Amino acid sequence: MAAAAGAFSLREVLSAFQAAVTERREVLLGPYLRGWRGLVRFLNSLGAIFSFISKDAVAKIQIMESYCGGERQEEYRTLQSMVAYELASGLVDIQRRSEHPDSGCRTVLRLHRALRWLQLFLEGLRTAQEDSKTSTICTDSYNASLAAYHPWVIRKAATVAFCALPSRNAFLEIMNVGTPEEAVIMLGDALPHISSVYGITEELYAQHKLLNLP
Ligand code: 1PW
Repeated sequence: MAAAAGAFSLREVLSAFQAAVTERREVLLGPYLRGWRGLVRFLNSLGAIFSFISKDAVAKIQIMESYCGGERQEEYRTLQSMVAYELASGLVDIQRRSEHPDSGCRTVLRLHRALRWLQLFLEGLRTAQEDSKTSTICTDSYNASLAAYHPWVIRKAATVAFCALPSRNAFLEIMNVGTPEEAVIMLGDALPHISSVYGITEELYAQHKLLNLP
């Protein structure tokens, strides 16, 4: 069943991530940020309690959108061109945040780590038993990924927010992809594309030793 016109569907988010990877395995920032914008809408639809989570994502998306629409937008067409440009121009703080606190490289790194969480969470949701607790799946995937980069107070607030998540079936319905069964099939088709974006980014950042940017 198609989502009603104008209604949010997680399918569009996932297809943006699909569109983000080119044949040459480059990651296009336009579709990548479009995917993130959709994710934020999705997070907001989960209730106000998730707004502290989406707020930081929005701030980071905005930083990246201003680069992508700015004077040097050609350099920010792909993740690969951004990394090459920022490194060659000395625009990345490597040791500690100082002159370039909001480089594209460090900003995308935060989104990239969060994408891993999303990937694990949706995979957990897809493969879980019907009666599994969404909050447990979400907490487990968070602890296995993004939590390592967060101070105690954020970890605590995040874990409290997760308790407000709806049941697995309700969650699959919020995705607006059809029945829970159809949503599970969509996830199975779409998750490899998120994995691919994640994997290419991870490789690129590892190659340039950017995985621990302050
Ligand atoms: C239901 C599953 C959805 C997954 C969506 C992922 C959204 C991720 C946003 C997490 C934000 C938590 C609060 C903010 C923490 C920031 O300090 C942190 N940002 C992130 C994205 O981890 C680090 O950014 P900073 O402080 O180094 O600029």
